[in-house]
Amino acid sequence: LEKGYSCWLQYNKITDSKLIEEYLPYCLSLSFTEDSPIVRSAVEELADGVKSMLDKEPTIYNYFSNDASIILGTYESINLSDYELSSDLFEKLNDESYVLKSVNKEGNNKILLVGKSDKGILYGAYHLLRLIQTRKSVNSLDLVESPRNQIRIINQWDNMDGSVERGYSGNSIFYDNNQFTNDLYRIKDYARLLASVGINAISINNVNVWEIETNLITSKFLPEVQKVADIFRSYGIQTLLSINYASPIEIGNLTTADPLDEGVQQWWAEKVKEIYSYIPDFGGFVVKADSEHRPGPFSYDRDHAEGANVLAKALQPYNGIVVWRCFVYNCLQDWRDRTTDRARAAYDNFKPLDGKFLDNVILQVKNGPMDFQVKEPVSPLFGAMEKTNQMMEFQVAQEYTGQQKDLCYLVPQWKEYFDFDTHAKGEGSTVKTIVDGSMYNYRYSGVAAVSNIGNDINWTGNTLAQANFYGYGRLIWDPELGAEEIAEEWVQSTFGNDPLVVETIKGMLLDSWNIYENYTAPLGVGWMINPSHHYGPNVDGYEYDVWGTYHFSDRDGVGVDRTVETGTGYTNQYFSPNAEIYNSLENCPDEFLLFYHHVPYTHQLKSGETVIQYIYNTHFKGVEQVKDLIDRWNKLDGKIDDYRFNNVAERLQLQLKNAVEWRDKINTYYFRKSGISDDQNRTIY
Ligand code: GCW
Repeated sequence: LEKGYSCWLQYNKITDSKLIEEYLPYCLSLSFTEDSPIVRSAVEELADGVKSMLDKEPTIYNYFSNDASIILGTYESINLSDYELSSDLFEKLNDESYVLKSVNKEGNNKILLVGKSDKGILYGAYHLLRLIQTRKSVNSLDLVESPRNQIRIINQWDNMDGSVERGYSGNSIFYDNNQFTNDLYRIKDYARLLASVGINAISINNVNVWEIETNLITSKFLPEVQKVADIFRSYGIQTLLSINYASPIEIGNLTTADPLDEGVQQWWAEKVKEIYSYIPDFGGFVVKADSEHRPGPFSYDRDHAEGANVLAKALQPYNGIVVWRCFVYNCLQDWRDRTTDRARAAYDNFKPLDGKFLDNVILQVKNGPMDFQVKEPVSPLFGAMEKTNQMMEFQVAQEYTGQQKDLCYLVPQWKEYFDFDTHAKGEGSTVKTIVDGSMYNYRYSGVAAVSNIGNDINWTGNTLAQANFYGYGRLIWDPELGAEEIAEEWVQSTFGNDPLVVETIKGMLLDSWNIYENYTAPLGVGWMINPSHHYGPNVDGYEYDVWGTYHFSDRDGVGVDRTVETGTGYTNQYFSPNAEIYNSLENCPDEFLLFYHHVPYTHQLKSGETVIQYIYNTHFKGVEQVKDLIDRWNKLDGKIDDYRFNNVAERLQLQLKNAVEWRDKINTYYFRKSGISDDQNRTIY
């Protein structure tokens, strides 16, 4: 069971004597020149990792010792010139940066781990351990590392009753029965996992803030929040809370939550002061307002900027931030109303407010305009708000991508979003240069994601879903890393270095997104899932509902017309030439065809295939591909511990069942609608 629990921090014993010979001399002893809780975390992790991998407990000096084989400290606490390093280098680096350097002098092997601050030291420690776990040479290390994104946050959607909204891995590790859990060890292990991939902030409760959770910012729970924040702080992670916009009414006994009301402003200022008295480095608030029935400034005829700024002003003196979510749309739409388009909503709501937010507000925008579908275009808000801090939101939890039963490695998808060229400032205006803050010089910027962990022993339900958690952290630290590179690191650290194991699992991960797409909703149209729980096919499940998620299939064709001339005009929210490309039936990439256009079933894709035949082909293929995943996994029987082998094997069986259901429901539905048969006469019901 342990093995699932440790995720990629396995630190398995090295048995190859050649490797031991290389690594051991560097790991005999460790000296740290500066002390802090974060440095202690780094030292503890290094000592544990070394002991476990090399069977040798390193000697630890809590002072500078030139005899030590690992020397670790901040750049100010180490005599850099002794190691041919200059402090100029560090002046240019940010607080979370570090240098890893091997020094081989007079037969003496050493590794120098120098952080700009103690956070850099911690990240460097995990880097060094990763190098050993993935069997990289440490003989000539000369690395300078800095995270590319400033805020690297994970959002828990945990409720205090212990449930997790869209959680597929058991219950919350934070709460149970409307209390905090006492398992601080598990929270510490979560902090280790997060820090090991560079996550530096966490919001610990669901963005839907219900009655009990509204009290998290009161003296009833703040002492508990403080305990959790203390743990995260020693791993370089700042704690944030999601708040209820109606708090002044719910817990403050005021009659209004109007952001322009002086009493409300005063109330928030005092509330924030109280929070900081418990948690001096509190990160700030995450806010879902006027979204899916949550309260917000609209009730008082105020806009989102006015709504956010009252909180921002209260947080300003303490360097706290407001993370304001842009997931705002009409969730009570009449399906007959063809003028409203949910895809347009975020842009329509927020674009006019550019420049009106205080500079400690950051807008959190979902990667796509709808809601984490297997395939949807990038949100047109990226690039559109020059004067407003922005951060992208991913969903590591696989709400719409198989719910951690089906395998779906999402790093390739996230990379596509990062690499997308918005053309906001001409060619090369990629999303990653917007969210890292460099394009518009945002004061705050970064990436957020919905967590996929729970209290299942292996954290993520499906053990292979750990790869998404790992990959999220690694990719936002360095968006230039490849999806394959990340997958390989993860497999090696998690399952060891047997080439068959590494190649097999890596291949399965890399193929999985496309496989999932093959058997589910085609060509970017999305949804077609069972309402509410969102697993499994139900083509018309949302078609006549209020949520704005339609595919408009009829006897002639399928897809949503979002063009300027005959549709909703959504395509116009993009910069040129993307706007024209998406708007044109001819030039629109097939992968998004049905997102932008309503086409006849006989419409020809670029490959020459018709849409209807494409639907049949991909759905038959998807199921075969899942069978193939099962065969590939079975080859690893005996090479992986039983717990993890069986866990994945069971999930793959569930995936096969799901894929078959999708294939048959989609194919049958479209055969019945179109009356066009499969050109290979395969079974359609
Ligand atoms: O994806 C949808 C989910 C909701 C979620 C909402 C959001 C937290 O179905 O469960 O609520 O998005 O992002 O706010």
